[in-house]
Amino acid sequence: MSKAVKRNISITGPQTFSENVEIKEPMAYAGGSPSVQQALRHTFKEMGAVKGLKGLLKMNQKNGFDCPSCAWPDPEKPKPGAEYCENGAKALADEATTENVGADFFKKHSVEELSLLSDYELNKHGRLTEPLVLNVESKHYETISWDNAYQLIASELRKINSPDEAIFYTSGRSSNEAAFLYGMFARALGTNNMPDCSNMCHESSGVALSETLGIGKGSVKLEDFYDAEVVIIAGQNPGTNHPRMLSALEKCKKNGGKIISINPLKEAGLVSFKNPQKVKGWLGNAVALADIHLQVNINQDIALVKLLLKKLLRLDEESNGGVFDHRFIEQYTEGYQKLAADLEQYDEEQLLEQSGVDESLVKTTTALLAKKSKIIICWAMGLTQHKNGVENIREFVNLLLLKGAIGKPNAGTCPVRGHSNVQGDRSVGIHHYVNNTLNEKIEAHFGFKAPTKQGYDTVESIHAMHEGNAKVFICLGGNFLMAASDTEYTAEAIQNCELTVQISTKLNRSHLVTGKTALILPTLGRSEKDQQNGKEQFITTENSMGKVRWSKGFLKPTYGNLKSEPEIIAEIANTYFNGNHSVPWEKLGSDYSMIREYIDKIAKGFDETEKRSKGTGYYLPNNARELDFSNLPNGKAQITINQLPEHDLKSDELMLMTIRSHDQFNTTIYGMDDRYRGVYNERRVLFMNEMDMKSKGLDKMDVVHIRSNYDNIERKAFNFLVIPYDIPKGNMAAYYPETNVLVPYNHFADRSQTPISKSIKVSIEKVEV
Ligand SMILES: Nc1nc2c(c(=O)[nH]1)N[C@H]1C(S)=C(S)[C@@H](COP(=O)(O)OP(=O)(O)OC[C@H]3O[C@@H](n4cnc5c(=O)[nH]c(N)nc54)[C@H](O)[C@@H]3O)O[C@H]1N2
Ligand SMILES: Nc1nc2c(c(=O)[nH]1)N[C@H]1C(S)=C(S)[C@@H](COP(=O)(O)OP(=O)(O)OC[C@H]3O[C@@H](n4cnc5c(=O)[nH]c(N)nc54)[C@H](O)[C@@H]3O)O[C@H]1N2
Ligand SMILES: [Mo]
Repeated sequence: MSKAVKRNISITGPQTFSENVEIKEPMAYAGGSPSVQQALRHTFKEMGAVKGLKGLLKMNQKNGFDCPSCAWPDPEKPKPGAEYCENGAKALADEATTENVGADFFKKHSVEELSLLSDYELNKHGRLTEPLVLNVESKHYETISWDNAYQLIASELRKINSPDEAIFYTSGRSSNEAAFLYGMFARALGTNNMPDCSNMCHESSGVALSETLGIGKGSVKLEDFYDAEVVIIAGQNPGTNHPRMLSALEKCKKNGGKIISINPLKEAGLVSFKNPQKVKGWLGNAVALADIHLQVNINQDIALVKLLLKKLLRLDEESNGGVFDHRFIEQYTEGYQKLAADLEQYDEEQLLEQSGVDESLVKTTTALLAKKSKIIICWAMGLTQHKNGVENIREFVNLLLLKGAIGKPNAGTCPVRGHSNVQGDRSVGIHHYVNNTLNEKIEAHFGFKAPTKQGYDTVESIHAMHEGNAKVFICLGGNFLMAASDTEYTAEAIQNCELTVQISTKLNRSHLVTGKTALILPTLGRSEKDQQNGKEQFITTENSMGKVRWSKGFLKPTYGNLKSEPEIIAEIANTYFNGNHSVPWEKLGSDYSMIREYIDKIAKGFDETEKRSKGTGYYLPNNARELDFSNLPNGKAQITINQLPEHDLKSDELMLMTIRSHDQFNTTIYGMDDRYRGVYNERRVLFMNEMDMKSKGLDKMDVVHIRSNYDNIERKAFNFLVIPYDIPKGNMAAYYPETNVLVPYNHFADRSQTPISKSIKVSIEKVEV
């Protein structure tokens, strides 16, 4: 037996700031010519001008590829050559960079040495180019052949005592085809241990929407935005994270719609917009977006919505039912009387104070909502990542149901998804819970019995690995270590595994903090051509509004020895089963149309005799859109009672939300600036209210450590520069993933188990420098 080496790995990388930090005024608009400049700068620098331009012209076009950044949908008629945004361009540049790392690089640099680099520096090293192994007795990755890599995985999977000692994580960039094969392999092995990034993301939305409307997805289509009367945007920063959404909002405004933003921050993209897709947008004035900005306290959205509901209820009574849609309530919902009775116990003054919102703005909002019924509510992580994340969303759904704003044009729910195919992955079977219908179809079409025991989600996976109950951890994309909460605890968990496998495009910290043995399997990105058996393949993705499209790469993969995700997964499965299994793994890995046929039959439930999906360009069924609530109690949409959040802050504690800068995609750091918030060359910054700074004796640019204490365990994040910012008193913001060391892994949303990344109770400690 070879001897395991003790590797001295830095879990977080450097926790220091640079000397070059520059703080300017936050911007008052998003987009405009700086966006165009940045888009071109990133693509040209990473890819070269010719390839870069070619890529941007193909992005989100009908015959092109789906942008690998966010999940915002494409219009029915994409603007020729201009259906991309600044951050889509950055995502393309990041994937298609000409920088790359191979075996020589890893021979020169040990994992210990690399772990001292920042996440930004690691990513900058470029694309992974060949399969690599970190042997148990080594501190350096070395080349391994694809076949030997598959054999290594198969042999470790054969050693485990039960299939439940294996865990299969999925990040949301994978195609439907890859995700489907991956989920089927986990089940064929015998486990439902399929944590995925949605556990940390929109799981609360899925749970809340399933409970209230009978479907875990949103109900609107892109076109619904254009003639909506009111669009509410709560806990979402579209200017940075879903920039193409601003074009839809611009259209809505032009048609007379009103926009209400609910956010502790006045994000530039919610204030106003210069459409970078139009020449007018480069040169002219910005279009104002939010008509009303409700600057709510962190995690006090329930207090705010309750206040609005209470005021609307009173207006409704005074006007003999002129505010709520009573016909709709009667026909399609249950729980109205209970809600009305429950609202009585709340005191308006108290709700107002708790929400932190200006009273006159609450009045304006109430007056607006009273008159309108074509209402869309959009949200993202600002609502989902709290202990009461599920309740937050249910409370907003109450508002829509009372206004009859579901299942009709220009109205409904819009959870704005994160990763470009996170919703598709779920639709094709990436979930840790058991779906009996799916299992029956697997047996009918694939000829094996899928496991019937619920698997681990993200939180449970971390715990299982930490306790030594899981031995093999396979990741289809993502950067689990940095994405998950409680970085140090999660690192210990991962390091307990016998084997960790990363199927990835770019170098990240999850390649350095590993199991005893580790594999890197480099894969094609979405922008690259995928040939199997001499035939060009395409893949499919599902956007945030439930529409499936196809995506075909255009770049010739220039780096070493890459394989496609479906091929890699099929080969792992085929090797594990020794080519002897009821599923034709090998054939599936080289013919994606065959995978799509099985997706239709098994995951989508399209019958043999029914019209087939043809794999692309169609909407999936959506019962909320059709006002069919037959899968809910008494066949009705559920109006729910939700409690106010209790924070119990100690006297020295403040509430911290962990958010994204403009120059990152989740754990991938594209650059060190956050242009819209006026921060340059630094990420270790803490946005604070000036009164809080004063009461803590802090000046601008003072250095602090941030501390959290849950269950008497102290967690610490070091060296942040304090920046005065327009944020309500008692609230603070800092960037993720640097602050994940503060989030206790065992504190999460009730029922969805989404970590509390947006409401962490912390104290700060001034550092004398
Ligand atoms: N360029 C880029 N695009 C991305 C991503 C990226 O990292 N970069 N990530 C993708 C992914 S996976 C996701 S999930 C989405 C994330 O998209 P967002 O959810 O927009 O991302 P966050 O930066 O987490 O921003 C959360 C917003 O919620 C607000 N907020 C925080 N707490 C509260 C609260 O208690 N109440 C209210 N009302 N607001 C609150 C914050 O001020 C912030 O504006 O974006 C996707 N798109
Ligand atoms: N504190 C805090 N924590 C959070 C959040 C927060 O707001 N605050 N947000 C949470 C959310 S919403 C999410 S979605 C998660 C994100 O969690 P993940 O999805 O796990 O993380 P990413 O940073 O998106 O993963 C980036 C890596 O994916 C790989 N990759 C990129 N493209 C491809 C591809 O096409 N194929 C393959 N195989 N690999 C690819 C690259 O190697 C890259 O380094 O983080 C969560 N964590
Ligand atoms: Mo996400």
